Amino acid sequence: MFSVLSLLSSPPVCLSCKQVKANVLVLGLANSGKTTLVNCLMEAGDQEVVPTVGFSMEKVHFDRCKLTVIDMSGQEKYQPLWEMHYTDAKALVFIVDAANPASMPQAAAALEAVVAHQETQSAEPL
Ligand SMILES: Nc1nc2c(ncn2[C@@H]2O[C@H](COP(=O)(O)OP(=O)(O)O)[C@@H](O)[C@H]2O)c(=O)[nH]1
Ligand SMILES: [Mg+2]
Repeated sequence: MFSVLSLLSSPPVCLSCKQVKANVLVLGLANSGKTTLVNCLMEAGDQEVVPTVGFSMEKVHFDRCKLTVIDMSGQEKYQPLWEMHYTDAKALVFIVDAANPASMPQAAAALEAVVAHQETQSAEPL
């Protein structure tokens, strides 16, 4: 499993408290490991993961950074929902299951559709 992180724009900073708030969108095919990664960020340990329906949202705090992590379902019928979150996302993580080479063409097509979308044109792939 690996991820490609792409910053869509600089995260907004609250000048009085110097806190950074940002939405992070987690995308990828179904079963690529998105929810497992989010659980790791949440330090939720090895809890059992169940298929994500639509999306789920988690709050993650790193020091002064408050992230809202939006874990999208990768099922084909839910992929059209991804674009609804592009505008508000400051970063986008695309998860690929490196242990499943057969899924690569489909993953590549999904990622190409993401980067071709007009709302992601200002993104800088990392
Ligand atoms: N071996 C292994 N299994 C993983 C890894 N990441 C996720 N999984 C398993 O892959 C399955 C799908 O993971 P999940 O996080 O639900 O994928 P999602 O559909 O992208 O959210 C689950 O059974 C996970 O336990 C990993 O890095 N290594
Ligand atoms: Mg999931």
